[in-house]
Amino acid sequence: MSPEDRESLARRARQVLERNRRGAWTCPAIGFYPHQWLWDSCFIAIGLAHDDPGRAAGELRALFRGQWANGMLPHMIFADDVRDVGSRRIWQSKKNPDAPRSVDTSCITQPPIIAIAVARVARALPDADRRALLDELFPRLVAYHQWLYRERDPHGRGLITLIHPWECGLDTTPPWMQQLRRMPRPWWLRAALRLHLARVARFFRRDTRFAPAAERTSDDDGLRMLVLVHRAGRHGFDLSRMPPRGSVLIEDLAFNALLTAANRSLEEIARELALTLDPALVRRFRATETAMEELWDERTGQYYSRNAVTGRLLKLPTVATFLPLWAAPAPDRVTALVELLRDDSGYWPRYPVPSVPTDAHHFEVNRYWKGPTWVNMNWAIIQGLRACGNEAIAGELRARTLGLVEHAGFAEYFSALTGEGYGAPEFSWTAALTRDLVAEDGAGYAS
Ligand code: 2M8
Repeated sequence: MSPEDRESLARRARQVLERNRRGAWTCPAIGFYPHQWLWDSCFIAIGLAHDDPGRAAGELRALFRGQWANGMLPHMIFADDVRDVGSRRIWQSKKNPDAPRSVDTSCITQPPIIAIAVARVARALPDADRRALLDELFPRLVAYHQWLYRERDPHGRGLITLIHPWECGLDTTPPWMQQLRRMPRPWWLRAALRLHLARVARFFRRDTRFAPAAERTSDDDGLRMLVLVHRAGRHGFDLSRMPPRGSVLIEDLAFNALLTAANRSLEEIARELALTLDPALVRRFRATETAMEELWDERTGQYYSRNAVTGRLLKLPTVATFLPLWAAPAPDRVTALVELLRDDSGYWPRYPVPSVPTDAHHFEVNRYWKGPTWVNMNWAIIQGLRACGNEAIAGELRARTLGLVEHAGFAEYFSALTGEGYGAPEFSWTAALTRDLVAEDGAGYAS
């Protein structure tokens, strides 16, 4: 790609982020996603850091408006001025005494990459602003990581348990949907599914007003996810109160792999501030790194999520298998993953890396998280490849990803076979991470 092409891509990415701006924070996409989402804003801040580090810092500060008194960072903070029937009412966050009073939030979290974003944004700020940001956010980040370990790994096994697929960010990813299909269902849900009444749920959804239903979460999956919110709500969204039967509890691969990278960023921030992290917390960080290996399956040569109740690996291959590259696994694992990425496994079609390998029976070319390529996944794999010293393949995936966006624009996700864009046409994390990838050295702040 020529320097002019790169500059044009960066300029267009900035325009998308400007259009999606909502004051101090940025929504993922106008219409489709009008609220603030946790990991979206982290990706957005990483991109904004190149051109406007002050705005990037504001984006991250805005996420802490939603922090609960127990340390939890919610996956959504609802915009005051947006009326929508379906979403904020299902959470009713203010019924929980730990939830903030000034904003409505969801009651679950999302991939915990915020320490990574804070460390990167801080690097782009002038000294005094960097220090101010880190001083302000460090204790709040520690509170979040403590919440994760205290509430979601109560037995100290090393892996965080998720209580809803929305927490993993890859919402309808096949292993989660398979487990949702197996959960005991109330009679009315059985009847609704049998009579194909789930379509009624579409009335409460925003997304199918803007994009063809075939590209979005299916009605049945959508209804099961709503049932799960309702059930978790009956137990205060508190893992310790949730009965194993009737819940779907998963040690999610993507979430835990990203957490290992975020833990390291938090340690880096502590060093920069010359502060000591609680040694008990640091031991939990190391335990997560070790426990990642329990998610490896030798026979198929891939990582998987695990059912937290039965201890069974959920052996449906997905893009998440590559995220442990960021957790710095042993060299033989790295070799196996790099081979898997580049051989004929279905993970390297014309527009890699698909959310589900193209040769899997559960691959769906245009369905949300069940096949298409997502820029945030590619970006995370590139970071992982770099962390393991695989610059050449990281560079190739970076070039392919930028080529895809040049070809189809800043879509939410893309066909891995044709490159066609799906979902929201001007999606913030596609723009922000494109901006990051365009930067000459990938991680540095060129401008
Ligand atoms: C999607 O998730 C939301 C629910 O959280 C939805 O389907 O409405 C996912 O792609 C998620 O990862 C993302 O953060 C969110 C907003 O972009 O949309």
